[in-house]
Amino acid sequence: MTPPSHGAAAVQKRIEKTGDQALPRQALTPADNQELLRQLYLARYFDVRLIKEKKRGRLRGTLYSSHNQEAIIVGSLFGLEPTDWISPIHRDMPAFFLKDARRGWRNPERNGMSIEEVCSQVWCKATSPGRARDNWSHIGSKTKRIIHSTSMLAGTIPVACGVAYADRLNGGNAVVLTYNGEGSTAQGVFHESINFASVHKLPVITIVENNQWAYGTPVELGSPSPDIADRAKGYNIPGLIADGQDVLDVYDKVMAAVARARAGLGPSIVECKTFRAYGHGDHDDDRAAKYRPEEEVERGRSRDPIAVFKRWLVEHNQMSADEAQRFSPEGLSASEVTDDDFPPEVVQYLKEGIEFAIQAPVPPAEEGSRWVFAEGPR
Ligand SMILES: Cc1ncc(C[n+]2csc(CCOP(=O)(O)OP(=O)(O)O)c2C)c(N)n1
Ligand SMILES: [Mg+2]
Repeated sequence: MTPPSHGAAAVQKRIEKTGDQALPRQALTPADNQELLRQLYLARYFDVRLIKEKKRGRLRGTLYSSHNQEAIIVGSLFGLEPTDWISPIHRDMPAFFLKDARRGWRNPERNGMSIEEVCSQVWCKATSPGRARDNWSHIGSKTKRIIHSTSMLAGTIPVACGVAYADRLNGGNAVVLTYNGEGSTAQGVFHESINFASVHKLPVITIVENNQWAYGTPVELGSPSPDIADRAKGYNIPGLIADGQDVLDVYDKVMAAVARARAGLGPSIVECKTFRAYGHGDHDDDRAAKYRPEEEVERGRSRDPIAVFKRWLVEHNQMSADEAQRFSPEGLSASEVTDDDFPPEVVQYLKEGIEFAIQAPVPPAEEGSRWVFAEGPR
């Protein structure tokens, strides 16, 4: 028997392309597509701007880059209802402010975090949801329907099952989207919770961002099968593979899973093939450059999601070739791009979030034990 191949060419071959017929993307208007592109720019700008802020000495703490994986975040969130739940992890920081962003980035009614809240979190300020206990993704909001990640890999999927079950008992019709790296799929709880979700037909969608690396461990040392989506067969549920560099393919596959979940037919796994552009976190950048072959990294970064989507827009007459050239951060690292590579409204939105965070106070030291010990009368 030939062993399954984890190689890039084989992976590319397995990304199922269904053609343009009867796909969820057909319901998207040209204005929706422009918004998708704006959100891709915004996710990328968030990433590069934080790296620049840290280099300038205005920011401390580890950064976990979502560079090159933005299409997964944007494409999976775009079709959700405001009442749907998500659980982002370290690789998905832009998801906190992109949730429900289609209803207006500055709309106070939307069920997503504001850029001010997210920047406050990164700068560890009193105005952050976590009130300075963490500078990254350990945040949630019951009202905005964002599940606080458990931090243990795959450990949020059982929580998502509980949220989905409770919503059903309360007469709701929400779906719950959990984000996981391929590294988390080797955890026992990955199996237990998806098994439970399938038995009880829970509307839980497990997104697997297969970026080929879990810290310094390559995917072939974490999974015997190159396609994590294959596991779905064992749970009798769909296992879809999306091209994680193609925002519309992610949108189509996630919306197929959402439609099924909403109809009461239960969970799905959506594996998005992608590549981690840099180190696990910025503390790992130099090491990652040594443990990953240069050609692999070059190939993995060669299909920038912004470039892939722009090409589609031009081919489908929704953007002129000149317009496509106007803002071009694709393929460039944080030190290579400037603000001129991004639409001004994207730069302005983030600038406001960052300035707000920098001006905001730190919480008083006495607050340190808050949420640790029981408070008030028992
Ligand atoms: C059970 C568990 N083991 C180890 C860790 C430490 N850890 C955090 S992220 C990470 C790598 C995750 O890789 P992957 O799931 O592929 O996600 P990626 O970082 O590539 O997006 C590790 C080992 C953890 N959080 N939980
Ligand atoms: Mg990974």
